[in-house]
Amino acid sequence: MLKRLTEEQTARYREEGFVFPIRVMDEARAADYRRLLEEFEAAQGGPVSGALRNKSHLLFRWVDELMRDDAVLDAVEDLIGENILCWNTLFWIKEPQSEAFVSWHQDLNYWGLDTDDLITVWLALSPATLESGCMSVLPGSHREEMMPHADEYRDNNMLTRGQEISVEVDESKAAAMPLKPGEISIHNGRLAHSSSPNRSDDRRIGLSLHYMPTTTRQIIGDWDSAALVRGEDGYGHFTHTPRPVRDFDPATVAFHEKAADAVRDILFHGAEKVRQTL
Ligand SMILES: O=C(O)CCC(=O)C(=O)O
Repeated sequence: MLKRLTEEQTARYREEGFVFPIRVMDEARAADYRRLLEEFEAAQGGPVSGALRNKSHLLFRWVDELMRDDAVLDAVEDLIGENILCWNTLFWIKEPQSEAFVSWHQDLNYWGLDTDDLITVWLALSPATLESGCMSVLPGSHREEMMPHADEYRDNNMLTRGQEISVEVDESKAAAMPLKPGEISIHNGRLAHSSSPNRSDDRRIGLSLHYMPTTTRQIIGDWDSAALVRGEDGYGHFTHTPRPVRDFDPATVAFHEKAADAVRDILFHGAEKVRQTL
């Protein structure tokens, strides 16, 4: 029995590789999370960037809480079953009127995860509109062969190595996924997607959460971690991440350093150069 999604939504996900919008909290709660993020940014004197963007559930207690939110996990369970790991939690912040963009790519090309059931939940903490550079996807592309990618390292590309699908993407077939604060989109890790610069006067703030079944293995890195967020892990392929008892809990900050380094090594595996991400 489905917990959160409708039969129509699960069928759409299987056929097209994405489903949206799904409201998982009201706008007021999303605004509270945005405030927590921006209080931290004000205190540190700049936006969350670099290693702090990755595995952020080890740094911010509220991200750990969000990652385990029942409204989110019920939707994920409807698609990949009840034993669920979260591999990564990653901020995607585009400043007002900024050039930051995301080129067309397929996540599973780079993550070393041997599953076709990788799910990205993208939660909007501010309006993600056509103007502010919401994500677009290529419906059905998750069911085709993975496309070739090339590392282009273009300025303002938010992806680690500026990876881009190196064959023509027919953008006339693309579907935009605008979201209001507190809504999520879900897309499959094989689905081609991208996003444009932010031409609005507000920040475009998203948090992506990458969920996978406990059967998944890491095939690029020797060591990797993930949070067990629901059910049981009968496989033990990933070291389970600890939970922070407060923001920047020293125990989880130490773990974060190792875990974020491991992700970085995986993402840059085989790359010609390693660069600081936006
Ligand atoms: O936030 C964006 O514009 C892109 C996000 C993305 O590529 C992802 O969540 O997989």
